[in-house]
Amino acid sequence: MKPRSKIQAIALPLVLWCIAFLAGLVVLTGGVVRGWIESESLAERKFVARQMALNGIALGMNPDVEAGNPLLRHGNKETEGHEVKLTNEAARINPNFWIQSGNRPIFNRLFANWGAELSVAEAAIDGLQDWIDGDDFLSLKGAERGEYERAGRPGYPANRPLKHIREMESIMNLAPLLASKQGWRDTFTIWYSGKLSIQHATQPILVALADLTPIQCQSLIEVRAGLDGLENTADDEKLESIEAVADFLGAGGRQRAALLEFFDTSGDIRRIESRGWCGGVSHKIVVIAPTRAPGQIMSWEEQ
Ligand SMILES: [Ca+2]
Ligand SMILES: [Ca+2]
Repeated sequence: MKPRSKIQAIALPLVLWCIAFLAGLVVLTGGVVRGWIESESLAERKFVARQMALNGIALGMNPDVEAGNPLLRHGNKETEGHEVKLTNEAARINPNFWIQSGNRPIFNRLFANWGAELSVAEAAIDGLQDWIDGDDFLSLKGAERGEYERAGRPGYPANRPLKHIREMESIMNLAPLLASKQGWRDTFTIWYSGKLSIQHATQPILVALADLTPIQCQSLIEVRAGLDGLENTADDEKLESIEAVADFLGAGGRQRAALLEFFDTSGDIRRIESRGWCGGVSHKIVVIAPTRAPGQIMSWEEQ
């Protein structure tokens, strides 16, 4: 009888240990499986959010779909859907174009409007100039190879036109100024070369570059929008000349000169920003495409 009770004495803890081990295994397996399901579900939501954003891009690239079209907003952030913003790239400043045109005042006015001291603005423009021009001649407050090397950044500046607006964050003397201005990227483009379109220019740009008053900006934007009160729709009033715009606004002297220097009536490149959602996950696609050449794409970026 003694050996039997000894076996029983060993068997009970063994059984309990097995139960505990199996219970732990079930909990562990459950956690792993839940993780798999969640990651699968996240991947699926990301996929659907991108599909939603792609739907928005397809709509935005259709020249018959204009700003204000109800199709540009579909569904909601909590479940799934997309939202598309249509703006115009010709309303932005191309640093390559203006530096290569030898025009510093456009940057002076912009940076002054951002609140920069003249010396800070001059250094930023010199930095931009030296980054873009192909030579190694140092501008007064700029930075060429030697300055970047001393700063521990050999191989810079690029000595060529910007390939992406993000590059501006790498430019000595310009970078700190950009860091102080939230949303600075919305001011610039590399996809449209030329004077800014008066048809599409935004109020902050009109104020910064031509010193227009809020009332003048409002009058211009109302006229541009046409009867439906929406910009970038078929009934928009087509502005024929800068002189006519200046006359309409009663702009003389410095305002008129600035309008003529920085703006014209051409330029029309659609910027399509589409955000898709699915179950709390979002995906953004930005496409730049010529408005009058459907199907052509100049830039495609996903975030
Ligand atoms: Ca240079
Ligand atoms: Ca309109």
